[in-house]
Amino acid sequence: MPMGRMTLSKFLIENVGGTRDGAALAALLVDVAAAVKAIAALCSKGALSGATGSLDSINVQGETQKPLDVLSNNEFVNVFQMGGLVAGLASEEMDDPIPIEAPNRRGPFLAVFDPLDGSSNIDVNVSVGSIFSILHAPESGDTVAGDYLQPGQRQVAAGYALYGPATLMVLTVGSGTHGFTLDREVGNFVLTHPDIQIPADTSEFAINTSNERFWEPPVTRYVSECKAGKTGPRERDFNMRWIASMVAEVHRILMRGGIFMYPRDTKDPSKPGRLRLLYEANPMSFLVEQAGGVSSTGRERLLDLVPSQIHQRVPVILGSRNEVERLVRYHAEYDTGTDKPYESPLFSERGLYRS
Ligand code: AFP
Repeated sequence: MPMGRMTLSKFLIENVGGTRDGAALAALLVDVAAAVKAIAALCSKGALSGATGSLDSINVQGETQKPLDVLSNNEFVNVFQMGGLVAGLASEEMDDPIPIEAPNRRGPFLAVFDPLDGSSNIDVNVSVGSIFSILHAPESGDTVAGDYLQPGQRQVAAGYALYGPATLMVLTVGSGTHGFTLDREVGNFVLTHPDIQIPADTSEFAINTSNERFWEPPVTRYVSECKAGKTGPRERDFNMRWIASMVAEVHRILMRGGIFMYPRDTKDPSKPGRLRLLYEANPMSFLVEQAGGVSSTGRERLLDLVPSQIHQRVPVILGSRNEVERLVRYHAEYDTGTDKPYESPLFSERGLYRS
């Protein structure tokens, strides 16, 4: 191994070994890495794994499950059930949390995860990921669903795996956000992106614009200004990305800045957003804040939200500080009736396209 390469295991021993339950947390994150390596191997086989396509089953989200969704979920469930480091686990793919029971040993944490995020991209070979969040378990070790409903600011650790051209793990234990790349030849995760910092400014926004007619006015105002570029109030051009895989979007933002928006919309009034709070928004918000970024619902800090149910959905706006804070300001101006919606000159009275 070349000199000076910091492996995930060594990094964890040096950074969490001395904290409360630190040794157990380090061991738990090594277990997560083992599940990630198994899932990475499955994803890299593509259609050869026989795990592409869709199943007949529907998960609690009302979404058609993919074989890789189920296989990835099984990988995480197995490492958590056998590892003796958690008292319970909750997953996007399972209706209810699972308590760890004898003969399996319990530990001081709760694991919450989306085993395979962006799975609609599997069959077209676009990057997918896994997302995890680690919380403290009750002292007694006996868990009920309510034990998982902790605000995101109480997370002990969080991270994601990105199954792309390279397999990466990006995680935080509350002291910065750090990226590790899987060296497939030796099977180690190597520290390649220490202390990631998100640029405060950006010219790149990510949103599914097919939902535009459902957005709230502050979001419409913000996106219209970005699209107006140099001709509009922002006086500079913007670029747009949408991968439909949150892990890939967040990773791009951690690497070069950006703003990701899956805002509240009126598409389905029963859903205040698409993304799930406990195992998508909270872990990603922890990572983003630890990298100097901002994560909001548009009206409040996302990590302050007190969850009311395991699979609760929330609006998510996260990324480069100055852009997220601008959009939060637009929400406040709208809510107080002081907003100034942007009108493209192309559609004004004397514009090119007269209404
Ligand atoms: P899937 O896991 O069902 O593909 O959903 C992925 C996701 O939760 C998140 O990763 C994406 O950012 C978002 O949904 C994409 O949503 P749209 O398909 O509505 O663009």
